[in-house]
Amino acid sequence: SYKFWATQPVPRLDEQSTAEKPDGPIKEVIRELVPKDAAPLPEGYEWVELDLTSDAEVKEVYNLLSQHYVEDDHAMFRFNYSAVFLDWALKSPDWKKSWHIGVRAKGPSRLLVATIFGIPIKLKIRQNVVDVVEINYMCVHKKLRSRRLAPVLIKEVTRRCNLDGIYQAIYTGGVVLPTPVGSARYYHRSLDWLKLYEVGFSPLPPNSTQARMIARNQLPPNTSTPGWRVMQEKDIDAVLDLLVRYLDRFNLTQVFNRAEIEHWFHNRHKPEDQVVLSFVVEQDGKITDFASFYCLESSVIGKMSEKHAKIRAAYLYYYATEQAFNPKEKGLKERLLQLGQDLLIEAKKAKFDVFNALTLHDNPLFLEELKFGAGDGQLHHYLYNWRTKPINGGINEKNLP
Ligand code: YNC
Ligand code: MG
Repeated sequence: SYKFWATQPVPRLDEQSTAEKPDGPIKEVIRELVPKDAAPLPEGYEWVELDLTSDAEVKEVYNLLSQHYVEDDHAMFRFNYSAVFLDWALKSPDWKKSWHIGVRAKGPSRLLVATIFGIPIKLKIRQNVVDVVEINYMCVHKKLRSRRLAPVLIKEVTRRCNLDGIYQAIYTGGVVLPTPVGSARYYHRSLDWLKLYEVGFSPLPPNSTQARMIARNQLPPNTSTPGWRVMQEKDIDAVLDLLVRYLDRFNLTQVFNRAEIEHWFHNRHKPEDQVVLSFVVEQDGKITDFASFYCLESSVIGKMSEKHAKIRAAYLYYYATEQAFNPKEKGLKERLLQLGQDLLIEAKKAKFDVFNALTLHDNPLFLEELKFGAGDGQLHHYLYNWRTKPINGGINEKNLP
């Protein structure tokens, strides 16, 4: 029924078939009419801006999310975004404190019970480039669920963004809402099959054995792409140039600037705190390829948690290759298989248990051959206050002539 979402500038679920309208805002926002004050919260709670320059406040966000954020459908695993990860994800270039929103209990505990966060990004949606807010980490404490607090959080972040002249948003979620612009499926590649089996993540297929599954998921000990190495600070401009051209082939993509390449891909953390691992291929002094993954643990919360408390997952992040500009499409697939294999080897060396990827961008070209298997999770992509036709097959529709 979507009582809240029916009031919002998003396409209705049954709208696909209606007459074609041009791409653009669904509703014009009149700046003068944007409320100057936040909507009231239930008695006993108050709005706060979180100060993520304070390690103590980052830790409070970590504590809320580690207990109350996204779980799988069977409540076996819960994302465990680390404090360094949150610091990285929420303090990207031009971040604004007023888009880091919390709800606290009044009174001495001041307990943080809900959050919603936005960061500013530039998004290319087909022929338009739009300044939007990317919304993430909406979370309500389990004891306050189903009290219509989520719509209040969403309206408040919308109000604050509108006051800053931002009227569009992008967000993702596992739940179906009006209306995905695209949908992707999670795929998983076992790196430590036995551990994944022991925590109940990977099944033992009928007609197979543990020994066979372990052997099937073996990887060579070392990478094999000539010129493959860790990305360094001196590579930032080359990666910017390559990645921007590569992503321009797609109909829905972030448009990165130099500061963002540095922030999102260049490691500034101590090795044990690394959130993103980025690699380049240098051939004859030229950067021809780029590939990255980020680190996100999940807590094992079900009854299988006795032996292992955490799953260390690597998530395929951005990548790019000059091979995409070679007219032979087959060359692209071969190159991506090569780069993907080396990423898996790097993740294995760094002691990850599983490598996850979505069926978007060029990923479907290599997932099956690299022994990724389809998971049961979906990730839907949503745009707020922007009309555009659905982008085919998730967000991997190519922007080719
Ligand atoms: C969700 N994930 O449908 P209707 S993803 C959006 N995204 O509204 P209540 C959601 N809406 O159906 P609860 C949603 N989940 O009546 C539920 N809803 O129209 C809608 N889980 O509210 C739902 N984090 O407060 C319904 O539900 C209404 O107490 C019900 O709270 C929901 O961060 C939630 O999965 C998700 O913490 C906070 O369950 C809670 O259950 C929770 O009664 C675990 O809410 C953690 C979790 C969500 C992760 C994410 C992206 C969020 C995007 C929000 C939309 C942003 C729009 C753009 C704003 C800026 C615009 C500009 C400019
Ligand atoms: Mg609620």
